[in-house]
Amino acid sequence: MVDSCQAPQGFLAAVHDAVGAEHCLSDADLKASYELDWTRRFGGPALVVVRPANTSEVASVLAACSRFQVAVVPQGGNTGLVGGSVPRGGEAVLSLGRLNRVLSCDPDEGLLVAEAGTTLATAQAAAASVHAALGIDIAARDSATLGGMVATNAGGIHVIRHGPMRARLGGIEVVLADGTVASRLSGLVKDNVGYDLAQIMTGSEGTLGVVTKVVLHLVPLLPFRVTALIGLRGFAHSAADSAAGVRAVSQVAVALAARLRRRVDCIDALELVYADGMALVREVMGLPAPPDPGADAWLLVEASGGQDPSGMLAEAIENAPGVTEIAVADEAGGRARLWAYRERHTEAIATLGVAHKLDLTLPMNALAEFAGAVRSEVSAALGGGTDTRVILFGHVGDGNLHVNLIGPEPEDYRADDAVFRMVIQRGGSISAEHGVGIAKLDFVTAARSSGDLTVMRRMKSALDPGGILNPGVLLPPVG
Ligand code: 2HG
Ligand code: ZN
Repeated sequence: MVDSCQAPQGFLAAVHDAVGAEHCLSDADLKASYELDWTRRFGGPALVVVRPANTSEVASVLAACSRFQVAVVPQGGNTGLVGGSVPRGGEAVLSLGRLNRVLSCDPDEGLLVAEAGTTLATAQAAAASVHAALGIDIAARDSATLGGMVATNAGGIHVIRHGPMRARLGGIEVVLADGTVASRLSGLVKDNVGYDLAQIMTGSEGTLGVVTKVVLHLVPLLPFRVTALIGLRGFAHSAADSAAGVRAVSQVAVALAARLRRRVDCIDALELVYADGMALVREVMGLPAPPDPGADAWLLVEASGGQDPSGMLAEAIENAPGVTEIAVADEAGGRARLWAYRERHTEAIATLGVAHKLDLTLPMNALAEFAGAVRSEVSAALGGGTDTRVILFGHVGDGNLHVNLIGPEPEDYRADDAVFRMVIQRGGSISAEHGVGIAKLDFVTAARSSGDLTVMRRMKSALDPGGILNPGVLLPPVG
């Protein structure tokens, strides 16, 4: 396997032939934005960045990579947070950015078909133009691409209603390591002829094939949508930054989320932010005071329906324990203003430095205790007395917390490992929606059974016998 920045003789000529010399970037300045991921924690020099325009060019590039044994890293919008879509050093980057067309969007069939490099926002706009929606949404919608979202099985804010990317998929086209094109694009809801290509590729993080087209199921664009931001307090005079305070308010949030899901049948999103994250977002983004500015945490709930869900929502929130003040919005501008407190966390945290982004699921009955305990575990892992900041937020409706650590050096994994151990001890998952990449490799063996891992490894060697597709990502080295 070629792993330095020295291309084997003939390789660059082959990829030039495949995509045209102007779409093979070798100049350091031109390659730079493809070599570092969004977190700035992961990245390395690329041998070359290749930008094919269509499926057959992707196939020619992969055939060349196979022939010359050049490792290849597929890349969509480069919004990944775990180092899975940037080179480690010496790989060719295969950018899907030019495969960016919505090919069809048919509300009668209930399907959208698009090329893999189409951004989520572009696909959402196409769906909206026929009064439909995709049932999936993430904060990085303007840059994240559909192919990358399949490769990571992206989740986001609507998972509690419509499931993650794998639940939205109706079909796929994928190019295998040797350049074979495999496609199953019919979008049939019932089609039980054998293995499901789309599901095999979902969550494979570019290790089994390169996604080139995606079929997504549409859902109705419902006419009424209401968002509420709810101030929460754990108990009288609790400080949100004490372990007991965080635990108490997390318990309140988990209970309220469950209550809302029981009583309101059209909830799209249930998101949680805490006082420290709220203060940071307000300061960095210059946002006005939220309801109950002194709250310990806020639950953001969104519901949509064929009829106005406001009344049902208000009734469900009324007299719920721990609720202080509420702001409600039912038109786009007002809803966006409420969402900003939650969605701008990632950008605000990035201003503090290179964050360690740990994306976890906890069983609901363990979430509050975990949230209370995580800071002291991090501090202990780092030898105590550090000035590491630990900011929590996330999709509380499905138990997904984003733990952001700011302070440890990028290559210092002591705190990450301690948090992953806490998650595994509590029966959670070390990757809720961002994938494994290279960030979580050491914990894959603890997170999957040995039989599971055997299946994964055998699939990998069957579909990519030369090991050229995203080597080093997702599957830990054997032994
Ligand atoms: C979100 O939910 C994303 O906004 C990013 O998954 C999470 O920045 C993060 O840690
Ligand atoms: Zn998220």
